[in-house]
Amino acid sequence: MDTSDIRERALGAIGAAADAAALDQVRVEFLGKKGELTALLKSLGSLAPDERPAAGAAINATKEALSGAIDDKKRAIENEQLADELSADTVDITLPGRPRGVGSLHPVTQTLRRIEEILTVAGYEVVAGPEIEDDYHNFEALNIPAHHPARAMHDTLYLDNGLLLRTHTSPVQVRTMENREPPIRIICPGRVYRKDDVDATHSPMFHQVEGLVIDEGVSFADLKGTVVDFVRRFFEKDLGVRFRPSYFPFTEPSAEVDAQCVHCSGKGCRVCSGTGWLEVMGCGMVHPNVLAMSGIDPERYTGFAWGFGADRLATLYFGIDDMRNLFENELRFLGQFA
Ligand code: 2NL
Repeated sequence: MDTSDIRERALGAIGAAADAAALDQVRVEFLGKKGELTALLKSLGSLAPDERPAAGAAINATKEALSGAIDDKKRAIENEQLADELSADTVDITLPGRPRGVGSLHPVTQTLRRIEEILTVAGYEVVAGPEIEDDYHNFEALNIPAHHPARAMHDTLYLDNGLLLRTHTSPVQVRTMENREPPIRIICPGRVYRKDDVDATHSPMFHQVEGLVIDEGVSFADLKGTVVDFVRRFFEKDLGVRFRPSYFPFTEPSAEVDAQCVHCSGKGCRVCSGTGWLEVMGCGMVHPNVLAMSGIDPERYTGFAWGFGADRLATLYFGIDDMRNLFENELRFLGQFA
């Protein structure tokens, strides 16, 4: 019996099998129950008894050889598949990475921190208070009675329960005067709210910083020195500063403070509308009525106070021409001030 023909064809088919399924097909064809080699084994009985052992041995040797070849081929196919998968999943570690933004402080936050740094070094303490206030602390205690025309200056946002969103941080200072004895040297930074329409210089929410100093013998000269020193430190320039008489119900006398334009140093430009000056804050000597209402003796103590918009100072410092840029949270804009 000649098994060499079967062996040749089977080895050829095993070599040609491209994948596991094709290989299994070949195995069934030759070694399966109805396979060629199995059929040959079954036909052994038709041989003469003395030929059977040699023929049986030849068939079994072929079977062994083909099984071995199939196992080898199976491993080869698996290895090839693994190699394909590995090369498909390869990460090119020489490619540059994708950069991640690290984020930065908002320009108003940076400005508030600089303001607090300058003034705490000068001896002020930072005090915070509620954004929802009552009429007394936002208006009455500041010498602004009901129907006083100054209430029209503050377009107030009222809540249903009769409370309101503070229109300035002055109520924080009122509460401090109520609860402490002079000397008082505080700054009150925080959000304030007004029923304003949004434009390049207005926002219904903005950040105010107010300062208050109360002690024996405090004068307008102390106020002037404090304000001039602050303006120059804040703008990091030796700018001229001037005081114009003004009016606030809570201070007497009152003044508006102008600084020479940070942009043109006083020559006149687009930022200062050609005047060379920028309005930076309001201030004055605390009205005796305001001291008395909060339990401080105006015969013994005097004080000064000032207030400004931190957002406005931020726009001037950074050269931002439209305050809306500060509140729209466009990261490509804000990232310029990292
Ligand atoms: C402005 C002007 C100012 C004050 C705020 C104040 C507070 C107390 C008593 C007296 Cl408790 N005065 N604050 C004084 C003068 C001006 O702010 O233009 N702010 C944006």
